[in-house]
Amino acid sequence: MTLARAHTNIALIKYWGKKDARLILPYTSSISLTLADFYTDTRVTFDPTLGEDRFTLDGTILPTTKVTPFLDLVRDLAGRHQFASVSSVNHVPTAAGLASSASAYAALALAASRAAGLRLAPRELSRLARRGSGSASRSLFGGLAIWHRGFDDATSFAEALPAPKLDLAMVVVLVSAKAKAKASRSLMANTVATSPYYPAWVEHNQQACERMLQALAASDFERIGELTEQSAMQMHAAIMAGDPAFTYFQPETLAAWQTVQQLRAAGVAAYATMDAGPNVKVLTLAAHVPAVVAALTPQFAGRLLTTRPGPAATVLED
Ligand code: 2P0
Repeated sequence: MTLARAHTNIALIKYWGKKDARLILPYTSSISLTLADFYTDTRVTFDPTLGEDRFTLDGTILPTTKVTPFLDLVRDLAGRHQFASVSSVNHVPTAAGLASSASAYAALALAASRAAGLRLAPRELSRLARRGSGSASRSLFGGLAIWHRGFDDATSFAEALPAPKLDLAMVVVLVSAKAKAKASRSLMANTVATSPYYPAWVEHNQQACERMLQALAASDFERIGELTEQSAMQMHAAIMAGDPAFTYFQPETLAAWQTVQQLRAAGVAAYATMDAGPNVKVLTLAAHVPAVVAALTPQFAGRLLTTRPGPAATVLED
């Protein structure tokens, strides 16, 4: 039995599109920030008395369709054949729209591999988590992480980046707590297959990774923020241009984005990003959090969450 915890992450340079859907190999590398306040705890017990895998999420019994194929990978690696009981608890504010496959599969990779008797190095764990969900490869690491796109299973993994000399913070704006209008996995595939902007996205986003590494090494927050906004907007531009046309933007998404622009015009270093849903995440410095929250409160009172860089995934009980 192993109980493990992994935190969610938000990509500053986005991942959007798979070159290989089975192995989850991405077209571009991506760079993310792991968050302190949102995480998943997962307990895995391999049990010789079970006749099938079992899965509960937040106390509810669910089908094992997303868990069993992943456990099969672990069983293959470990040479074990027992079924397992998996119990996960998401520590994400209810309906925050942040519940994430990233923390889920990172926690599952760590808990299941250890419970099966494996002691995987961080790179191997990241490769395993990647097979569950691409963004999970980054959630094994604290602070900033880069997922190298690589060219095969062995070379596509994430690793931690040195922390910039910046007191980073993130303010999450809950535009909508409703379930996603479209699941990211199928939309991602549709963007790759149909968006005329997808090849441009790949080229620019890969260059953006290099630029982001330079900006992080220089602790240049303005450049980090600009690159963060560009990667999000370029991803959403590629999504919008697909067939059928679609966008995650809602009116309040743009309103939040505009407030962030106004903050910058007023000298507050804050930059917006957005994933496969309408919520806006504002990257800022800890010193600016009160100003960011004050500017967003008139429209989003009670719908703002502030967080900081979070730690690497850990084993809580073994
Ligand atoms: C990211 N997203 O880099 C991007 C930005 C959403 C927008 O990774 O199909 O759940 O399981 O590999 O990781 C969300 O997609 O996708 C995501 P799969 P995942 O964070």
